[in-house]
Amino acid sequence: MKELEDKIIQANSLESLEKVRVELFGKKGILAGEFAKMKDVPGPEKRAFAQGLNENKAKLQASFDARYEALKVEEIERVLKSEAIDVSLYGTVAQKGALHPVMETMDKIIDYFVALNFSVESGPMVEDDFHNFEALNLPKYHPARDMQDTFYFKDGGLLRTHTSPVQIRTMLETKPPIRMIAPGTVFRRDFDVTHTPMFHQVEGLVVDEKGKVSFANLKSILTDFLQYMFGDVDVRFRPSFFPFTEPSAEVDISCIFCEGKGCRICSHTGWLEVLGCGIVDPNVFKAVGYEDVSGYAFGLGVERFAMLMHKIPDLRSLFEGDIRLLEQFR
Ligand code: 2U9
Repeated sequence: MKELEDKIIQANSLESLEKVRVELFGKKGILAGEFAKMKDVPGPEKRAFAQGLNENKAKLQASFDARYEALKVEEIERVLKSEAIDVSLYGTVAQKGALHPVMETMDKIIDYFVALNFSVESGPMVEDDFHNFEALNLPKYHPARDMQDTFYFKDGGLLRTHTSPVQIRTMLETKPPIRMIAPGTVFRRDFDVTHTPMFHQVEGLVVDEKGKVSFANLKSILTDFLQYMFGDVDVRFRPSFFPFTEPSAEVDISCIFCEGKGCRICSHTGWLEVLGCGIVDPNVFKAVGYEDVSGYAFGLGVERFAMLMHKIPDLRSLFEGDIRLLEQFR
């Protein structure tokens, strides 16, 4: 009996205790063997023999249960210890993405014009001579068509140098009135501190019956737009020239770095150039078959807007894909 009890107490794991259980209490175990001896015990002694066996069995069962409980607690403690989490340790922070500042700026520009009921149009990046140049009053031998400035394909196709072909396509497909913007990627053979061969523009076009659209309308909408983008800035319109508009103007805002006092960034003028615009040249309407209409148009470079809004000093940093720049715009 003592021997059997020792077997239970000496089991030092749940696995070895299970072996002991089978050895003692199993169908072919030691106790079963003892009970089997009943048949050889003489009749009058059977009762006392059975009683003794049952008492021993109960004692062994109690020892077994106690040992099982103790080992189970040890096991749970071991697991808890090995799986313990130190909640005071630093966590691993998931890296969150964000819109690129150029796209975020583009979205902000689009939001302004969508609120004024402009439609948002798009078109192909690979264009042809007619939509990119001819229809925009840039005739053959115009300097802007130079191989120096435009990426041409062998078949005469080209990468659009502005989003203006989208306006041409829209006018060819629909009747006036038109109130649209064309945001998109454009390409020019230009690469230096202030130019990249791929950049983004948003251009706008409004066309209505002759006399309904004026330079005054253009001035007021662009002034409001620039104050929405840059806050409380002064806006001025300077006469300029574009082949597709007449008259034309370039638009400046008071320098947001020095508040117009003059600094290195505004070349000590107090002004920053941000837009081009004008009244659509009649030759453009002729090219798309529009009659008795007038319209205004404007164009801007999104990278330049993003740089000014976020005070990013170098254009190239927008295209280097350096995570340290992008992380600042999360
Ligand atoms: C049509 C008629 C007229 C779009 C215009 C500008 C003036 C302009 C530049 C701004 C900076 C290009 O990205 S940039 O280098 N754009 O100054 N764009 S008017 O005029 C149009 C367009 C389409 C049918």
